[in-house]
Amino acid sequence: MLQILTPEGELVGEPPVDIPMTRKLYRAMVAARMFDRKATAIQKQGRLATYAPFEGQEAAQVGSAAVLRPDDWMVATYRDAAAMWMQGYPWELLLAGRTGHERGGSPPDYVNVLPPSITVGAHMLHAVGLAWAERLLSSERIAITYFGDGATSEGDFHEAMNFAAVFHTGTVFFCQNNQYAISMGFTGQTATETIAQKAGAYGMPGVRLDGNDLFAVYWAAKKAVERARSGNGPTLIEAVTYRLGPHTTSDDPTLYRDEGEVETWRSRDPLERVRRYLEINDAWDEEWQKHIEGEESAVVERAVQLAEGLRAPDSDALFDSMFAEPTSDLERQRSLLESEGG
Ligand SMILES: Cc1ncc(C[n+]2csc(CCOP(=O)(O)OP(=O)(O)O)c2C)c(N)n1
Repeated sequence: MLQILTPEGELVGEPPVDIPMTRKLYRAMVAARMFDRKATAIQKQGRLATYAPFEGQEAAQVGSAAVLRPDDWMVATYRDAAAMWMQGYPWELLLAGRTGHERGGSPPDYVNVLPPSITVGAHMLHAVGLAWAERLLSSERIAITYFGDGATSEGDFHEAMNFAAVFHTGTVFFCQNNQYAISMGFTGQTATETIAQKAGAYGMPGVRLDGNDLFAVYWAAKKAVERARSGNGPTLIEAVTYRLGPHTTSDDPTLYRDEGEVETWRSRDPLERVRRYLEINDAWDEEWQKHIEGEESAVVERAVQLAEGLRAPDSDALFDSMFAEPTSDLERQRSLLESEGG
């Protein structure tokens, strides 16, 4: 398993980024954690419908998204808010999506990120389709797709992997193996030892790495993106990580995993190891930590305000957000609703 930075913050390989960039990425992870904790807290106050926390998975999401160009495609899930935000999806719209507001699914036009997929696995096919389309247009744009260990048990995963390899699409398959698909543990999910080894069956490279190691994630994602961009086809990355919180705010993980396991993974905290590394290199102190926490928390607070200040959508929004040209079926449903008084 590839590792560059140990949980103690010590290097066991060549760092892929310099200290200023490491500070930037560390700050992004701090921001992501603040957002995640805030979203969890306001859900408990009934201000979001439900929320899927990603605490523990910040390095996997921030490190992999950091290697993309701004116009690359990203197709991710309900747990990938940090990756989506890195690629330009505003925090407020990620929150709005958790209230059922239509605006939550419509990022600005220049953001090439699809709304988060709730259907497990289905979105990987979209990433392959997007990458294939870009290839047919001779563009260098690639598509990255995020999914969990559970999603690899879906037929869609296998179809997406096979098609991508056969047609050399510029797709990066980024699996966050966070050990659980709700209450189903990893070994109940697959009979193979790793997810990365499945890549061989389709004819693409597979990489298994420490998903709590920002540097390992960044290095491998960069390689995979370069390969995709240069027309050499897809890569499967398995980032071994852990979901420290519940599956969603309506789940009780104490029913299927023990506290000791959670504590073991807490000691591998992806933020803490980068913080230690920066500290060892005289690039971290408490004052800076307080400063970035203050600024990022203000940004998150503002996003909550913006999300909660959005006007309730009118019923037309239900029909307008799916197709550029409405289908006859949708028009029929719209007039039916109007005739019933909206
Ligand atoms: C096709 C489909 N089947 C079942 C579900 C219910 N469901 C929601 S999340 C989930 C577990 C997914 O686990 P994994 O892919 O490992 O991602 P994680 O939630 O751990 O990030 C399931 C079974 C769903 N949303 N879609």
